[in-house]
Amino acid sequence: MTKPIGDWTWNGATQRLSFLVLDPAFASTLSGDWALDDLDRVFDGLSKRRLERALMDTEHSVSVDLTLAVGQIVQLIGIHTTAGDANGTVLATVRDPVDSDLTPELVPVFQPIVSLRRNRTIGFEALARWKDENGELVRAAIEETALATNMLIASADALAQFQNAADDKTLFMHINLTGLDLMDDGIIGLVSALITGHDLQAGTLRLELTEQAALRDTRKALITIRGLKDIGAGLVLDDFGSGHSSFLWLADLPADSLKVDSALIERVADPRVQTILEALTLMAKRLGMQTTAEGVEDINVLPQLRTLGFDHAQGYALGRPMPLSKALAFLLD
Ligand code: G
Ligand code: MN
Repeated sequence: MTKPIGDWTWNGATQRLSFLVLDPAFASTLSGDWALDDLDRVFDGLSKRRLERALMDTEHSVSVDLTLAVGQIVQLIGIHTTAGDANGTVLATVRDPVDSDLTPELVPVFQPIVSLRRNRTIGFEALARWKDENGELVRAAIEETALATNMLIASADALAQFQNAADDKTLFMHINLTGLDLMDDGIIGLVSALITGHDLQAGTLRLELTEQAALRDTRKALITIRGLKDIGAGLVLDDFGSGHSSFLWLADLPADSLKVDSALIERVADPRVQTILEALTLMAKRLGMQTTAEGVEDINVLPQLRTLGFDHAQGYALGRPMPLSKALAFLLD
C-alpha cells in the first residue's frame, strides 16, 4: 500500500533537502538535512538526477519517483514556493505487515460520467476492485483503513493522465471517502499535496461523501470537509435520496455536486418519482450544485433525465467501470 510517510523541504539558497519522516521503515534512511551531492548515498544515480531536475525546474510542481539504494520506492510530491524553495509530502509503498501473498492487490477502475448536454465523458468515478487469485477484478470485499488513501493517490495520478491524454484540465475525478478518512487528521495534507503535486485545477479532484460516513462525529467530519473544500477539492454528495441523506446535511455541506441514488433513477417511469427528481435538480441548481443521475442502465431514459434537469449521468448504459488503460482508450474514442 502507498501512504504518506512524512514531509520534505528544499532550501534553494543552501541547496539542502530536509526530510521529516517518522515511519520507522524509512526514518533512519531518510530523515535529516541533506546536501544535494550526498543524496546519491540514499538514492540510486538516476533517481538523484531526476530529483535534481525536479527541484531546479521551478516552472512545474514536483512529482518524482525515487528508488532508494536499499530498493524501496518513495515519491516526492509538492510545490515550489518563493526564491527557489520547495516543499511537500513523501509517499512510500510499504509492504503489508500481514502475509502480502494473501493480501489481494488493490486496482482502481474508472467509470465514465457523461454530460447530458454535451453528450460526452467529462469525468470519472474511481471505484476499488481487488485482483483475486485468478487475476480477475472483484469488488472490494475488504474494509481496510488504508483503502481510500491508496485510492486517492492512485486516482489523482490517473486523473493527471486522463487530463493530459485528453488535453483538458477541466476533466474531473470522483473518489469515495469513507467515515475513517473523515476522521483522519492527515487527509487534508494528503489531498492538498496531490492537488498541487499533479497541478490539478481546483474542483477537478472531487470527493464523494455520504452522510453515513460522517455519522460517527458529524462536527469533526464537517470541519474536515470544509478544510478539504478550502484547499481546492470538489465535494460531491453521494447516494442522495436513500438511506442516511437528510436535508439538514445538505444545508450544512458546501457541496458542488449531488448524486441522486440509483434506487430513484431506476423508477424514473413513475410520475411521483419524476416529481421528486425534478424538485431535487431544481433545488440543487439553486444551491449552486450540479446533479448526476446514478445507475443508468438504459440509454432510452437519457432524454427524460435531461428534461428533469440532470447535468450528468453515470451507469452501465454509458460505460462500465474499466481499468486505467481501457478508460483512457474510452475517453479518447
Ligand atoms: O455508492 P456508489 O454510488 O459509490 O456505488 C457505485 C457502485 O455502483 C459501483 O460499485 C459500480 O460498479 C456500481 N454501478 C455503477 N453503475 C451501475 C449501474 O448502471 N447499475 C448497477 N446495478 N450498478 C452500477
Ligand atoms: Mn460513489
